[in-house]
Formats: sequence, structure tokens, C-alpha cells
Amino acid sequence: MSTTAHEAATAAASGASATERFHTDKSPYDAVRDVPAERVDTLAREVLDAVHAVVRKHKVTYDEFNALKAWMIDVGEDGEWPLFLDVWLEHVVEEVNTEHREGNKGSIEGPYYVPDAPEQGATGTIPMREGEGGTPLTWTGRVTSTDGSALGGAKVELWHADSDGFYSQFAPGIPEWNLRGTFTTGDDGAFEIHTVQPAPYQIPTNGSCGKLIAAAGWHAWRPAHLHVKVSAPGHELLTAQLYFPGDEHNDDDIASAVKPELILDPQTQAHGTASVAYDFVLDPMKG
Ligand code: MBD
Ligand code: FE
Repeated sequence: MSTTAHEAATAAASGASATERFHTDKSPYDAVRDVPAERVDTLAREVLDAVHAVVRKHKVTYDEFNALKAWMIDVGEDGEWPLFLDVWLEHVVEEVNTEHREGNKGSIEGPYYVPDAPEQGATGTIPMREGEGGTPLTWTGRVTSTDGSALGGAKVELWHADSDGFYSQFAPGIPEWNLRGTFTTGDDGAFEIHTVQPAPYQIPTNGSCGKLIAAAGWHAWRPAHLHVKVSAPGHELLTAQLYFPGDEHNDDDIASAVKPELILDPQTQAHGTASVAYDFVLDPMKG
């Protein structure tokens, strides 16, 4: 795939905008204000122990140590810490925080969620541009609790990249809420969403994460995916991603975020459109 200068600038901006977004939406220090010192001690010490073990095992040189320092400084200056952490660490955090669930499998949030996307009702079309690229996709589904009861009034927040692989509010030149919408299930828990299929996504290659990828000889691709957050009163929030069959990166996702249960089974319809059925089962909150 050839990359134009515009696409390159767009990709770089996306990585950095995620830092800005994180600062506006989250108060991470509030959340850990009361974490006991023993917990901080354990986590910080064991991370350092693990790094020390790598240094010893591979006899890391001063040139390598200094390259690491320079690179970490750059990641901060580029605003790519959210991108780095979401791509290479979040999948394990997601795993250990959801392994008790009986309902749907989830996946990572990634760096490009924005809360309060425009409400579309139970049946609606996600905000999109005139002539938006990508195969039109109709998605029908239901939200239920683990006991099978319908969850009416559940929220399905959907956000995804466009057919060039770019997210609104992170890449310039895209209308604010493009391909971002909130759907609310009817009394029967059902919803019907009209959108377009996103393209496979390449994480920005011209920032610090890209430097690491190039230096290590990795690739930068995520398979095409739809992001969702599904919520209902009294139930645990489900954050997930849905994938398309046959994508070459389903088995080789840079963010390690694909699970077999999250791969859709879309059917091709007349006029080259697609339809898909996918339901969500939410776990009731315990206690
Ligand atoms: C994405 O679109 C994404 O979903 C993740 C997890 C990381 C980078 C870009
Ligand atoms: Fe994404």
C-alpha cells in the first residue's frame, strides 16, 4: 500500500491526538489516589525486576540503554504513550479484568474512543459523509443478560475507522462524529445499525511506535474492526471489538486483540451490501 504525504501527516496526528483526548476525558490519578503503598511497591518492583532480568540475560550495552532513553523521550514528545500502551499492553489488562465473565468476550478499548457520540435510537444509521467509502453494512442484534432476559434501554456505542483507516476526532479533515454513534435497544433488547465496513488499520508508522516497529522488523497492522461499548444498568460494561472473516491480520494483530468469538459472519446481499447478526450478553454486576 502506498502512503501519500497527506496520509502520513494524518496518521502521525492520530497518535498524538490520543494523548490530548486522554487528558481531557480521564483523571487517572484520581482513580489510584488510594492505592496502598504495598501495591505500588509490588507492581513497580516486579516490573523493574523483570526488566533487570532481560538486561542480564542479553547483556544490554550502553548504546542500547541510551537508545532506549532517547526512544522513551520521543514517545512522550510524540504523544504516543497511549498508542504504545494500548497496542502492546492493554490486551493483558483486558484479559485479567474480564476472565470471570460468563457473557460476551470483550477486547481492548484502544486509543480512539470518545464518549457521548450522537444518539441514534434502536434502529439508525451511524453519522457518515455523503458517499462514505466502504461496503454498506446492516447489523442486527440483541442485548441480553446472562439469564437470557432482554435488556431494553441498553446502550451500544459504536466507533470505527473509515475505509481509509482513519478515525474522526483523531485524524484531521473528518467531520466530528463521523462513524461514531450511540444506539439504544428497544424493550426487546434489539437494535439495527446501518454503517459501512472499515478498512484494515495501520498504526501510525512515522512516530516513535513506528520507529520501534521498523527497528524490530515488525508490521504495523490491525485487522479491520468495529469498536463497541455495550452498557445497561446493573451490568458490567462490555468493551469489545468485532472483526471480519478472512482478514489476513486476524491471526497476526499488532495489538493481540482478536478472539475467535469476536469474528463476525457477514452475508453478502444484493447490490454489494452486507448484513450481519451479532448479539451481546452482559454479566450482571455482582454484590
Ligand atoms: C486502533 O484503532 C486500535 O483499535 C488500537 C487498539 C490501537 C491502535 C489503533
Ligand atoms: Fe481501532
